[in-house]
Amino acid sequence: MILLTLVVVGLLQPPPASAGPPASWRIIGGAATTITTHPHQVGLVFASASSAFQGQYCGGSILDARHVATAAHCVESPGPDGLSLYPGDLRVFAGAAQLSASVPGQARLVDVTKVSFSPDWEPATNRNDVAVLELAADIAGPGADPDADDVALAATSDEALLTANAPLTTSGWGTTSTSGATSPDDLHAVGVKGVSDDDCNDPGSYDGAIDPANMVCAADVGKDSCQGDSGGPLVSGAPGSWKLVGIVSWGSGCALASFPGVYTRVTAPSVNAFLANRASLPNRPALTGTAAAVTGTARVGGTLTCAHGAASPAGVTLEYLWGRSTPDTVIPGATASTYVPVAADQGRALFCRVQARNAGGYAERFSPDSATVSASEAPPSPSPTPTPSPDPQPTATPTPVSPPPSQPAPSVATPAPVATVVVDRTPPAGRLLRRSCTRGTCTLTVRLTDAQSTVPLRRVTARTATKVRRRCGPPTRRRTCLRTETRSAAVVLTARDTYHIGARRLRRGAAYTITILATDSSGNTRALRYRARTKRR
Ligand code: 4AZ
Repeated sequence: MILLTLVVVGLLQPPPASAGPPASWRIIGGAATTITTHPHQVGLVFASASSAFQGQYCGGSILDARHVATAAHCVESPGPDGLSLYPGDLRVFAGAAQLSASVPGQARLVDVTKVSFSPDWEPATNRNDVAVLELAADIAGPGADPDADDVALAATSDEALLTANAPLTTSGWGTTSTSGATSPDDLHAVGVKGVSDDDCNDPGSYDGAIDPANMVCAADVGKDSCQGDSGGPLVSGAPGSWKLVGIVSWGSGCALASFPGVYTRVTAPSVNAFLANRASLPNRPALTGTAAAVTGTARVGGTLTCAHGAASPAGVTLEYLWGRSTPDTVIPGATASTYVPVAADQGRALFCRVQARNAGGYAERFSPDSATVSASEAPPSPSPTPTPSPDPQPTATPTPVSPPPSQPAPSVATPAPVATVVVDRTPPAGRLLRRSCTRGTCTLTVRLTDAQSTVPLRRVTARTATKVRRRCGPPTRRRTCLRTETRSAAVVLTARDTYHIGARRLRRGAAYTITILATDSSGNTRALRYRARTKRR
């Protein structure tokens, strides 16, 4: 429930993720299109879904036969229960505009062998919302020109394609209506226009939350990308010669007059380099096994260790942070795997965070709070000679993992930190207001609030899961297994703090778990789980 994000007190707060009343919601305002027109378009599908139509939740663009560009938020919303997708968790749908297409040799569902997202992805601000998927097989299918469907990656020198009013096209299988009721089977595309960074950062618009170093805005009246289009393409040019200039990333609502769609800026050097480097990106890090925990003696002068499970793949870097709980503040300079509490920690509980990082992303865990730090156990110093410590950073932790012999606490006072760094590790809270199901749909109304913040939530997504009986052995043996089928559900902000979650085309008389992921402006994600059962008849 604790997600990182360090907010230096007084920093500019990011703006609303979804605000204001819905205006015109129609890919909003677009039209159905063909895969020939947008051959680079793919859909990301939960591996556990029974079909592409059931499981599509994001878009993507084919960069080459083995690589797809998408958004980081399509594979990662950190947090203990957040969305963290690894290669086996998703598939790529390609080769058809109809998700329900199942013509052999045409539409394909391709396995993913690597998931990599920008190590600079910031869920709190949506900065660097870019990811790459490596595929298990050539996406165009056996026998086809493996690169027939590629979209050209715009170069950093292609900035001019994004100037104000420049014509652009975005596409996807995202919702076409405010209720989320229309999740189309057909690929949709819509023409939008470039919006200048200044206009997009206007106080009446995103008010400074657009970072032109990795984001770009595009809009037109009543036209926009929307939920489910995320990760998909923003292209410049014409069919046959498209250039990928953006990746669907975020926005306040969809097609709202003052809130353009926000795209990851493919022409930005950092984004461009990440995508260009796709063939050498490592798989995203994973932290597996035991949960993070503070172990050792919570006593001034004792040694605490930030214990955690194994990190993979080989070569990840481990980074640590220690904090004091309630109010949550970072302990300056405490960045080792161990920490020796100082006098200032007495009476406080401590926590740690471990991050495993590589060029393909990061994984992180927060520990729960430690026991309250007690006073030093050392007997009163027999001699007044303090341990001479030339160390200018008395809070710095020793590297050895073995606890030092019982030593008096470092006697030097903690230097006052230059700026107080607070950690918002409190995720939003949710309350279910209403739940109703028909035979094929369930609708939840929830109130989502964020105590530590006055700004709206950064992102809210929802998915459904149900157990389905599937054949699991070889076809000759009639063995069946229970498998979990995951799908995305529509989320619509209907009033301040109030969200409608709409899940459609559900199985009759089936038990569902509906998971709502609410991420606040500091990047803390709360997973709320509700049960619902569709009517039998
Ligand atoms: C989303 O939630 C989303 N209008 C995608 C695009 C936009 C807004 C939200 C842009 O996936």
